[in-house]
Amino acid sequence: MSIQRALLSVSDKSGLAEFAKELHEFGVQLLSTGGTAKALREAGLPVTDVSDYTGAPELFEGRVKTLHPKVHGGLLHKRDDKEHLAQATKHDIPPIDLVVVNLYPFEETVAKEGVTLAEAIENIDIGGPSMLRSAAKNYAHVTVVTDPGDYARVIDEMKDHDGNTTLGFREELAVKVFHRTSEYDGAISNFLGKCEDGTRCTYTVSLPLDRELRYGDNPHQKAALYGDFSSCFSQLQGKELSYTNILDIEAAADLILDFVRPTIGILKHTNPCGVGQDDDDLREAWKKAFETDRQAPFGGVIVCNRPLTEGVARIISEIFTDVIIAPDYEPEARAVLQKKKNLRLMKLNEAYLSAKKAPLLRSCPGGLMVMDRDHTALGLDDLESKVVSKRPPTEEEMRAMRFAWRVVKHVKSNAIVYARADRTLGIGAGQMSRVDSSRIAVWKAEEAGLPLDGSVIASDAMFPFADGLKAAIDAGATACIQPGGSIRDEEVIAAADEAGLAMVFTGHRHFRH
Ligand code: 93A
Repeated sequence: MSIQRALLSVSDKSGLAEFAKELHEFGVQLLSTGGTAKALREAGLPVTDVSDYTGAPELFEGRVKTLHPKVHGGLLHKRDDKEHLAQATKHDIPPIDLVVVNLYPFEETVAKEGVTLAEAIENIDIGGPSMLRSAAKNYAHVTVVTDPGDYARVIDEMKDHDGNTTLGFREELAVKVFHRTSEYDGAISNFLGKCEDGTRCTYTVSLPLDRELRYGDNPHQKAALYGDFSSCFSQLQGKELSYTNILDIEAAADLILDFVRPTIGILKHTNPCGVGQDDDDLREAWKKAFETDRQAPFGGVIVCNRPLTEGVARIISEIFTDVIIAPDYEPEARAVLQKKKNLRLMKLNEAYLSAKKAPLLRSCPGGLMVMDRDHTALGLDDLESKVVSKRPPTEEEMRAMRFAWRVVKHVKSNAIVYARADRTLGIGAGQMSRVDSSRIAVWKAEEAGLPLDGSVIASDAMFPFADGLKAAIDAGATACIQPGGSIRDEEVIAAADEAGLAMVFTGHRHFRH
């Protein structure tokens, strides 16, 4: 049977008139609620008001418009069940074959600054989700559309199937509806269910499947990606993204967003292995980053906060890289990199900046942990007032400390970074003891042939003892940036003063676990 009767009730009226016109040309009867009916009439289409159809007026300022047995019975009865058909006839409930509904804009309303509870509550749609759910439950017989992006597909289906849709398509649309209604209810419960201090009493997330991933950390671990990663990062070329690529891309983007000057970072397993800056020539920034570690970048991730130039593309294409991320690419750079078929080229989109505002979620046994992101390198304001050593840092040391502090924030704890004002020299990441991270950082700098004389050292958390700082002094560091706060701070400061090292305490730590 072709679609005979449709009920349209939408808040977002985009694409509505065109769609309804096509339905009308198929001979479909159009039923509609107040504002939607008005829009359709203005488009010159014949419409029956739901209130005329049911014989019940819209009540209570529109709170009750479609909540009627003639609507829900028309959506829910089985078309192939004798009893259902007999009851439908007896109570004069003709079938409604197509429902087109999108909901009161609850999410947009509560996102507005200064929204009142009354406004939020008025925007809780009751009739809309009810119709969507009735229709989706009966997808065996009923087509249900909630996304204006699907209008054209419905028309295509009807054209191909004598005015009807296929079961597979209806099933897909029904799943989309249940996702949408759970997302909608989640937004309501997240808003209303806030505890006094603003935390949520429940945490509801509902995300659509983006894609199956080939596997997780290892080939025997199944994995999938949910949500809207693709709006944050567009893939311009290269092999399919892997689970670990996605982790690396996030780490790389977060690192680069902490820098304003033209910067290039190289990462491996979510840790930076080199970061370089240069105001005039990105190739120089690359060189400084790469010199920190010439081995680790093999198969790594490169990130840049400026459109990637042809010059950098040429140098990069000489080494094996898994992923490059940049806000854009010069056309010539694209042409150079296109030759590397497997290389994944990612464009960092503005959308990531809003996505980054959402808290970080991590599964834990039996649930989720929710944490604010570690947005900005803290403690850098008015750094001059945070000097704890006798000797104040030189201007050059100040600049190097600011740079090193921004990098160390992105290194897994325990994290140690040796740096100059525009480059890393040695990075020690993820060791169980801070002294070991320091040793590794020094050893890496030696391996790279980068002298540490006159360098600064940044530590993501306090030095608990003086030994770590003494080792840095022996290695050649002349300044140190660290949070402070150890019960042995005095000893640590004394060690600094004895060696004439300049030290600042940021008062904030940047663990990354
Ligand atoms: O207030 S409601 O929850 N009560 C209803 O019975 C009802 N039926 C449809 N809201 C209801 N709707 C919603 O009205 C739809 O979900 C749609 O978002 C909106 C369309 O209203 P109008 O056609 O008057 O612009």
